[in-house]
Amino acid sequence: MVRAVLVGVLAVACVLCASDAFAVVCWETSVGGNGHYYDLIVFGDSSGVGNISWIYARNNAYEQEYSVGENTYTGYLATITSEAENTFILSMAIPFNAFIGGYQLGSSADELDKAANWRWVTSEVWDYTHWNNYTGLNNNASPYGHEDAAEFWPGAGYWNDINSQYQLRRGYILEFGPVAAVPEPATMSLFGLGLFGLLGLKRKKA
Ligand SMILES: [Ca+2]
Ligand SMILES: [Ca+2]
Repeated sequence: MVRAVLVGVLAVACVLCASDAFAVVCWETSVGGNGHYYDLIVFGDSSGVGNISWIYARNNAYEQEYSVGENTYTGYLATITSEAENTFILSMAIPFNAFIGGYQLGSSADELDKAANWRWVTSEVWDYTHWNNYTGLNNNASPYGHEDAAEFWPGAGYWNDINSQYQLRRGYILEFGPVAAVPEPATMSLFGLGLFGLLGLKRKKA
């Protein structure tokens, strides 16, 4: 991968004021990476003003595009599917806890089972995890209700589960790569209704 040919421009199309102080970085295949591109998108300031929710971050990521040569990639919340990828993202030296693309699908009963039904926004296999406690599980402990989304903690590269609907974090880690970034159905009740409506519409047309 020749970095000199990168002419990508991050298209930040959003209502809030995201800043893009971080440069897009490539996890080069020459060092064992996947060739994907990563960035940090920042909305909130250091006092938390302007913070966003995981759901907002997920939707905002899908609005991002990055062009390299003749390829244009659609963004998605970063999916961390190996220890090597986790280590690479840790090397980005992200300065705050930032959303990533893991979320918990299912009923509240499932969400009470802390380890159950986690997914990546890209539908990549949920296999590798790096939760923050030594039992290997997330803790689902929040004053905001169930913790049904994932964030990355930069200190040691651990993950934490966090509520998806409140504006709790300054920004998110964005990934671009040749992975189909398709919003999953029925992820959270808030969006499940709209999606079921869409499915109904499709059925009528067929
Ligand atoms: Ca990934
Ligand atoms: Ca937690």
